[in-house]
Amino acid sequence: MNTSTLKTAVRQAMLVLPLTLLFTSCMETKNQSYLIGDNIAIFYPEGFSGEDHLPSLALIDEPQKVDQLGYGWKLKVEFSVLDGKSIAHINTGDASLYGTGEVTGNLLRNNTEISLWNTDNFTYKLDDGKRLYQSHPWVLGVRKDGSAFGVLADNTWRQNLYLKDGITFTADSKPFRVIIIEKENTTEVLKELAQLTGKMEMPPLWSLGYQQCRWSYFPDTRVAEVADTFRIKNIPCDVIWMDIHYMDGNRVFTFSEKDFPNPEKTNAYLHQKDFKSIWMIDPGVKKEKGYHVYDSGTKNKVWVQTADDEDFVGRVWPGDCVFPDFTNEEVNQWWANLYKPFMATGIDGVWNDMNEPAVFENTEENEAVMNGLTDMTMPSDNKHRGGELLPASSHLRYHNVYGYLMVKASREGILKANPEKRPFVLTRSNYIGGQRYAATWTGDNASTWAHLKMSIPMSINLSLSGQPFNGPDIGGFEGNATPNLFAHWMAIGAFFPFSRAHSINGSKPHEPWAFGKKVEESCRTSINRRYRLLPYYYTLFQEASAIGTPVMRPVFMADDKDLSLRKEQEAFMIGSDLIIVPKWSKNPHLPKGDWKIVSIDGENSADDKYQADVLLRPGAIVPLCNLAQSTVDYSTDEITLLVNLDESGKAKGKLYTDAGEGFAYKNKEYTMVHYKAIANGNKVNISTKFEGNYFNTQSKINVKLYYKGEVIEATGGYTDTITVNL
Ligand code: MIG
Repeated sequence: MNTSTLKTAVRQAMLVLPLTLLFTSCMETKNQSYLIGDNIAIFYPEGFSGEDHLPSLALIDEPQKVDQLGYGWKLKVEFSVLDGKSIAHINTGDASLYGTGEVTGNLLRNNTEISLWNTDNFTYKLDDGKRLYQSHPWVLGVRKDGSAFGVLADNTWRQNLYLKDGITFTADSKPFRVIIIEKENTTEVLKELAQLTGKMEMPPLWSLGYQQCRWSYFPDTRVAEVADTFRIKNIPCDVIWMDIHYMDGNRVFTFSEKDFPNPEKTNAYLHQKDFKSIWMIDPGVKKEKGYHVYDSGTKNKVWVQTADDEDFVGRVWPGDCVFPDFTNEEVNQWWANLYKPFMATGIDGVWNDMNEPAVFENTEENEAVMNGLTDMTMPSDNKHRGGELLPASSHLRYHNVYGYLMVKASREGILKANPEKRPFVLTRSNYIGGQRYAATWTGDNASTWAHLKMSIPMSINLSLSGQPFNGPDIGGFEGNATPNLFAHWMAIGAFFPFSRAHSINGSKPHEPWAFGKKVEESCRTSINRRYRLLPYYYTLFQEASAIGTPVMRPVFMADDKDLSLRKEQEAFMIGSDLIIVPKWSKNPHLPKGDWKIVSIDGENSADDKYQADVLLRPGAIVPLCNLAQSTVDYSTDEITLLVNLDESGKAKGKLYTDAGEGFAYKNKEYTMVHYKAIANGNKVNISTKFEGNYFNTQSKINVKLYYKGEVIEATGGYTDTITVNL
């Protein structure tokens, strides 16, 4: 250590002193473990120090000891230190392992290895796709008997996650603590994960609609043209996205004079046509005197520092850039305030990209770079100043949460700008717990069959890692989708929680109508299905935001004990009531029982080249609304119930409604409708029960009962008990 780094270290130590004192109560010297909740245990290694890891960014509250670990506790953590790395190992026997966040490869994670180091990984090629844009040091395990557990390493530092012979976290950090959840099934583990790490806030209804993106739609007249075409062609759509070309020379919080001279007008036009608009904001701020964001940021000393205490400069889209240090509250306030005039142009949502953070060149000679791989981010010895909440520390510690902290600040800014509205932020980079602040997409995939297929296990594993609101670029980002691939992708992409088509700069047009009449027709059907299912989706999103259950699920969740389902990664579930079987899936493993193939919008998937089969669970009632071209016209006035009775002749379902926007729902301004079907002799009675204060009419209910190869229909008023004659 030379004098200058020594000085820095001393200064850093002085900075964190108050925090150290604050955390001495959490400091441990030897291994310790105890219960922090109902079947939730925490394990502290010898040498654990709060200074290196606290406060936790994964957990919403600092865990409190409630009891000793009982003798029967199954999973233990073995801690060790080797070659300066801290290791935590858990022997998980022959359990099936899932989760681990955003990952390539198979759904089942056994025998895989990933690196948790957020990376701008174009088409997932770098490092064989073993590190992507996000970090979730989390594993979900399911035993043969269906009982389940979750393992969370409460550690933001760079680490490796190896799932062979159990679970091994190997971190470039001081010893870190591990939390283990033990429950009777997968759902209970995921609910507990959400309890610990937080839930997605209720998103605006419009963000559940289909969305159209491209790098980039420009100028503004092209944006209007794309929007118009959706309406002319009667293809439902809720959002048009503005990628970086809208900016003035890629400077964030500016608009190109030439291409977007009047963003208010562009947004007003979109609104008038019932669209919302989402605009991109990157973290890199052009280093240029006279540019207001750079000037005010410099004045407020907001930039991440190098080891030598200079503003770190890295090249991104605008050229040389500096980067806000989101570990500091004042920086976050400064950042949040930038959104006020920006949102005032009528912007509805924000897209935070490049926040790994990505830089266009390697900035240090680390292990990855020496092995011929790239590591295009800031140097790991860059300095973050911290503040009242977080201690000052290196980029090595804060790299994986850079995106997380950025979207937290973005969300705050958007909420401050529009306090009556539910913020919508999409992020590329994130960390476990970041579902509290932003939805996500899976970055730069490719227009290939392999990536279409991989998008399913990827989105499922993200969903099993606490992030319910996610999806891939439909059609694939890199390259040109063939008409066939695009139609197949839309046929399943329309069912993902986040449903947006996107394509790279310079690719051929990738709108649903750009691939000829047949594909256009098929995409319309796919998207229509999404829109008719919105009551079901909205209800699932409400459940996700209330209790943390995922929207998209693996098929094995239909029957945790059926081992034949554990690897199924072509078919997937939406909620607990629907299974989507892609057209190209030949022999999917499906749960036992009389699941029925249903028609959502009059289509017959058996006669269709692209449409997935949609299977309805025995015992389920799924509500559909009438078709609308956007959620502006969303109405639950007339509801169609798809009903499939179970073996005992019963079925139930529910429908959540609220204003679709705003926060009145938090003051009970919502309605939950419960539907119940009971067979009695050769009649089936369907009754409705309302709960909540949000007044919304349901003047008509249509019942479609799938029964012995037939669809039996009946109608009634919304308070009637409707009788179907078998
Ligand atoms: O270096 O803004 O993943 O969705 O279109 C590329 C341009 C930067 C990467 C994102 C992609 C977006 C693109 N961005």
